[in-house]
Amino acid sequence: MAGKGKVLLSITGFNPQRWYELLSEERDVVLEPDGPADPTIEYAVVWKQKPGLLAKLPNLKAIFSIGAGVDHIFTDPGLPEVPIVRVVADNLTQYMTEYVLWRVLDHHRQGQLYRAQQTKKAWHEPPQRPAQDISVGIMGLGNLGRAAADALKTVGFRVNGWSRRPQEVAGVTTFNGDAGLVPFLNATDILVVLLPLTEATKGIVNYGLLKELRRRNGIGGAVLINAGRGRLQRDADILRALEDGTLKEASLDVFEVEPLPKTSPLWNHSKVFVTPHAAATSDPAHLVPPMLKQMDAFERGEPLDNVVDREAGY
Ligand code: NDP
Ligand code: OXD
Repeated sequence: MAGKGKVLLSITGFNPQRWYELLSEERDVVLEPDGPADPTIEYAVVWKQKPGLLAKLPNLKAIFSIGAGVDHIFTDPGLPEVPIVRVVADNLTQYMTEYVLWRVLDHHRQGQLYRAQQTKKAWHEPPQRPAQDISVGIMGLGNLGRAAADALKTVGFRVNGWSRRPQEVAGVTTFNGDAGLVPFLNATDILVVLLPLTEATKGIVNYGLLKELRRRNGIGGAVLINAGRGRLQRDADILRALEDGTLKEASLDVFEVEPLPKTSPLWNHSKVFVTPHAAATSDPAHLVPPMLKQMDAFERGEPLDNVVDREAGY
């Protein structure tokens, strides 16, 4: 470990043990020191680090998020001006693609209806429509959005995508920016949200936006799937949209407050499918080796990959 920068591991909300063990195979690792500044720490590997903790490290060279999203890092008011690296990994992308396919197919094939019928032992076959009749719109055409789009196209869905800047994705009708948002929504039956949480995207999934979705498809209404971040959406607006038919159903993996409070009406809503921010888990066995490789490369003078654009916030 001689000559290799020390790593601080600061993880809130789940067990850091496996991350600690794997990082320790190649580097000295400390868990959240609460003492004075430690000049030997050069890297921080974090999920919702304690505010102010990183500001105390005089020789910090880079911050590694253990997730694809970095909004949890930016909540720290004393964030040092060092590069922030986020996760881009096949394993995480695969999990998210599976989640999106699972939820889109379940809504498309009327899973909610069949589950309700089964509880009543009802034998009834509703009309069917092929995937080609349905447009899935993906908000966020980044690493995760593009992979999900590819998988959905393979099944036969028509796919639209919305991003901040113009993007070209084969077989996907793309829209971008404020001007592209309403046309994108007007052409979308099932909305999949895979955006990062930034100043520009906070609260974007609100009642007004849901109203713009298309509602003339074979599945009998518009559907929302959010696996981006909870604070992109307004939980109350989703409930309102479900009550008045603006939305037919929703699959929500993320919520304004997590864990979702036991008192939330979303838990028991017959039209809502809830998962506990589990769409794509960060598996240390897959994510630590590339992190360690990046640290080694950085120490050889090579640039870091997947560095966050601080101005854009993702
Ligand atoms: P990327 O940074 O690769 O892609 C982000 C996409 O969002 C880009 O297409 C970007 O546009 C677009 N975008 C950002 N801001 C705006 C805006 N203001 N208006 C329109 N489009 C915008 O991110 P990933 O695909 O890797 O991840 C997306 C998010 O998924 C993460 O930030 C995280 O919040 C969430 N996530 C959730 C998980 C879960 O388990 N629920 C697991 C992993 C990630 P452009 O192409 O122009 O840059
Ligand atoms: C992530 C997440 O950002 O798991 O990777 O939410």
